[in-house]
Amino acid sequence: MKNSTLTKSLIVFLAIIALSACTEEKKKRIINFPETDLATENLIPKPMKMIPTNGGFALDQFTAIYTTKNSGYEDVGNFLAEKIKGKTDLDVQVNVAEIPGMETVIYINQSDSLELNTPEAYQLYITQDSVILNSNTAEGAFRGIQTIRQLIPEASSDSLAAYPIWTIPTGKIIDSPQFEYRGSMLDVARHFFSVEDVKKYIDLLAYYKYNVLHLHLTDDQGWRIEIKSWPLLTEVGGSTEVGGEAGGFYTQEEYKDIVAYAAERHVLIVPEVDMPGHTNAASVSYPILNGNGKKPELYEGTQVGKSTFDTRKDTVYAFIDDVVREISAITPGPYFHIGGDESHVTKKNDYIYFVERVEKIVQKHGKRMIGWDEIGQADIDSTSISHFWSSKKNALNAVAKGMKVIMSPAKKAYLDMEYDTLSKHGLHWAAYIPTDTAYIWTPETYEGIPLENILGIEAPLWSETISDIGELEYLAFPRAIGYSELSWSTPENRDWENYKVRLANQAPFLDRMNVKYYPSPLIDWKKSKYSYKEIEKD
Ligand code: TNX
Repeated sequence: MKNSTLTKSLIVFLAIIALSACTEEKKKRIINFPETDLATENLIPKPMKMIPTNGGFALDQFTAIYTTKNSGYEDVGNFLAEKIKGKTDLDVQVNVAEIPGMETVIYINQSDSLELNTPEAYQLYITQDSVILNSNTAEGAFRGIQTIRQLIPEASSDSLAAYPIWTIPTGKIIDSPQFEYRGSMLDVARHFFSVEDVKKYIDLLAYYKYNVLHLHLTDDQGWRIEIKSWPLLTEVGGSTEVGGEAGGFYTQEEYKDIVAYAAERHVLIVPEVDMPGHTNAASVSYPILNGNGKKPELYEGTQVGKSTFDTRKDTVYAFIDDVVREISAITPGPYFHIGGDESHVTKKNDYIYFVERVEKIVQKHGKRMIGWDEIGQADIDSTSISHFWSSKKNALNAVAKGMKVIMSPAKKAYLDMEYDTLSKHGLHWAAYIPTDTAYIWTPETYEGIPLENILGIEAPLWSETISDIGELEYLAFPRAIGYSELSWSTPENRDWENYKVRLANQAPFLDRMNVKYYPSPLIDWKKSKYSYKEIEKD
């Protein structure tokens, strides 16, 4: 008995000696690190305030994460540990009992006393021994850990050492977003994208602190969400896509899976059912809905403005009630997008009558209506939201009603616009949008929409010209990275020359994530495996 107790004590003693030797060794290496500068790190979006202290925090196998003990914060801690593992292969423990020698700690704390009282605000205090992340909410903590992820270098400081260290620069970051709505839209109707593709897009958006993914679920070419009370929508309307391929749709279980995956990343899903135009797929499935006087047939082309619901038929509203009810029941977010764009074959009076009636249905199911800017012509509530894409007049009409506006001007924010005449994918009816044009504009003052009415910014990705994840990535990246900064940071904090360098340094992350971004020649990409010259050679 005695002997075994003695042996145990000896083992513990030796372990402590060994660990403290490691930490001594580590301290020596930290002291030898070159000076760091938090202010020149390649963070996107750029934080509001950074105060560098020019030291180094050592992330290594002796680092642990401790969080406030509630499930939201613990989830954030586990998410960070998983991402650290992916980048460095370190196994960082979360909320374990203290172990001697484990002396660098990342604390993720719920705190009510932040200088900034917005739900997504966070503060980071990084010293040699600890990283302290404070936020009011788990959502704020989640935004904060994206900053930590971006601060971890791609390679360890000393790859030859027995205990490699990833040095994080010390200092203080005070951060909070300018806009509460920072989104992208994915058109899964013109071409269908799998659950897996959507999840990858969500992962990339979350890394850049986006908080909304708007899914354009229905259009002339396809209906992509199961509606149990109207099963032909997906059976017939989901059966094709642009170009005549097989199409597809999400079952309600799959949609819930996307919603849950997004929620784990504090990203909200905004579902869109586009109507009364863009409804050919619905009308082919149930011709009773159709209002354009023609026999509907499956459509695989890319023209717009030919379809409409019959806005004067009660069955149409009974149908919409079912659709909004079923989708709202599996959408925890507050918004329901009714489309409402380009209803060129709906008479103006009918259009207005339709939007006003559908607004009531959306509200009945507990959601706030969003619609493309044309809805500003109708007499709708100040709680509804105008999605500005084309008409300044319509957007200002909405502002006059006290409505909020989401900024997606096609000339500046459309991810499906070609970069230039050499673009492999995309359209150019609104503009060519090279990487600098996408970044150098001021949503805060664009077209005279008052700043206090702007809910946020969204970058829509229409999919007429793209049919797989690689093509999606080509149009979305790098421009979507710029829109994250436009929606998070204030104008004083944005500068193309400075941004361009930070963007160049996203290449290792994008490559590691296997993102086939467009290697814009305007950017001096860091060690990018898709260099522009190589692409030109193909
Ligand atoms: C206009 S933007 C549309 C979409 C197209 C897009 C292509 C909007 C509200 N309607 O139906 O896909 O242009 O860029």
